[in-house]
Amino acid sequence: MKPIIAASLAATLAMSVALPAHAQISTRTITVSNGIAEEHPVGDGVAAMRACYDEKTGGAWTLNAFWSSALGDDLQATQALRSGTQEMVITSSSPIVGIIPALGVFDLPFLFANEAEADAILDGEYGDYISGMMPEYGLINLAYWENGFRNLTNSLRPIQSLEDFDGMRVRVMQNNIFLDTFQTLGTNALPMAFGEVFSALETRTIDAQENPYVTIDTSQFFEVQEYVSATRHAYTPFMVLFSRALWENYSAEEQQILVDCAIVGRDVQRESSRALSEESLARITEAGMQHNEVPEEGLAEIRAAVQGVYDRHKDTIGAEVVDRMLAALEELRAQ
Ligand code: KDG
Repeated sequence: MKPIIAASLAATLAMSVALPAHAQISTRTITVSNGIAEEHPVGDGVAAMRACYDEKTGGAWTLNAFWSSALGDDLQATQALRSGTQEMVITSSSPIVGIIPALGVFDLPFLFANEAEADAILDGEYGDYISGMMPEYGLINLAYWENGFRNLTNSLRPIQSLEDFDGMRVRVMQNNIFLDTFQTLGTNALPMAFGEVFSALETRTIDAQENPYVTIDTSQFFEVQEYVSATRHAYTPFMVLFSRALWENYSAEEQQILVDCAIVGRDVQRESSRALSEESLARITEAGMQHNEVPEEGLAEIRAAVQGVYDRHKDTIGAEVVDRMLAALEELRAQ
């Protein structure tokens, strides 16, 4: 089933290249939602995607963006795409693993070593392999953007070693792999939608959360957290998902514009995310957060502690999905 869908998607896109100039571009209004504030680098990506639409459709398309979970959290927005009531969502892969178990591969702890590896995997054959699964869930993945490497913030103590996690009430995304990872580290892990995190930290319902520096900054977590430790324990991609039901009402040329402009947005968003990361770290420390690198010995202990998460979730994610990821990383690292 999957190869046929992937092939039909590829054929559709290929056809668009050959279409005559008079191919159909209709007047359209596209709604896109995200869980973070517009000040996050995702805002730069959306602005670039909007400018790309203007250029390629001569202003026939309007892109309306909704921020900070205004149209519901990632899971709710993704379900709206599947039911054909919303065009687009930019969501982390993690909160929708309950719908698409294979996406759990990206939540395996310490999977990617750096952004270059993440880009090579996501924009290469492996990323296409995962995107090829989306149509069967009623979704089209237009591109992978960057949420980024995740670091732990908390109100109790710096994380220097495994024992520093003990008993900490850590919010995690609604995802069994993150839940297992942080339970294995000795925390009291609490799954929670992103939109609820700030108030839970503010009321001390939870002690900690984990996100990239740009999210800690643009979501003002520095106002309610004291410590930020550079754990880099996972790299989360964003997926620019489109409703398959609505996609099928677009001409092949319009579908190509959606893909091309999502890629234009991707390059701008990633560049902005990486440029802002150091600025965000400076801003959150200036705001009073204490930042620490995790000592090598402590990090080695933490990585060893969570290695078992891979085997425990391999069947749920899909053995082929995990094996192909590890093979792709091995090949990349051998280059
Ligand atoms: O829509 C944005 C969310 O997908 C993103 O912020 C998820 O990193 C995330 C979190 O911690 O929930």
